Amino acid sequence: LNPAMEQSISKLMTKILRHTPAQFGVSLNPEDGSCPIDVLLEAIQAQPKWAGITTEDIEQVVRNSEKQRFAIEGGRIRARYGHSHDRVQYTAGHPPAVLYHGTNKNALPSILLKGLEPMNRQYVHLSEGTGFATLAGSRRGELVILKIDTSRVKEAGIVFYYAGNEVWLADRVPADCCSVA
Ligand code: HQG
Repeated sequence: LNPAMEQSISKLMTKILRHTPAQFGVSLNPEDGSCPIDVLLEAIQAQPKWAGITTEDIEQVVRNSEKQRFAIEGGRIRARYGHSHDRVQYTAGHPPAVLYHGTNKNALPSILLKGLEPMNRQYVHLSEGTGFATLAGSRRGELVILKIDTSRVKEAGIVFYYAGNEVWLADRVPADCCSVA
């Protein structure tokens, strides 16, 4: 697989594992959102363009994902974060005092008014470092990095979940817990 093919398969995998599994005849475990690698492989092979893809190709995409979007365990694969349709269960945890969220300048007024909302996903995505937040926020215009005061979020009764690789999730983040970094 060349990098362009990897990216294209990665996008297809996020579609299946985060958003519309049923559309591809895949059913995900309701708890962790996983399915057997073979099931994902068959769903991808069913796309005329990718009939020749192998398990090794999928493993390569997983290994080379700079954000570690996927996790493979015991013959099963799942998206680590980013789900829209099904609400995957995560273990609640205690994040560092400060987390970051990357967004864009146009969204800022609404965020400072209403706080961070999951929008089309199940959770708001936050990170321990600014690297991941920069990647996320640069996708839609002029980057703005927000600093999140996590103790204050917890005081509002909101729970944090750890998705691994420095990514934290929350149902929402009130506006008074966000400040421009
Ligand atoms: C914004 C990608 C107005 C929020 C990324 C974001 C990440 C508001 C957008 C991961 C708002 C939602 C998740 C409010 C939040 N008013 N705008 N009240 N509350 N927003 O894609 O965090 O490459 O659902 O700031 O890199 O950008 O796909 O969330 O701009 O890691 O693996 O609404 O997905 O990773 O956008 O991205 P998203 P996100 P992948």
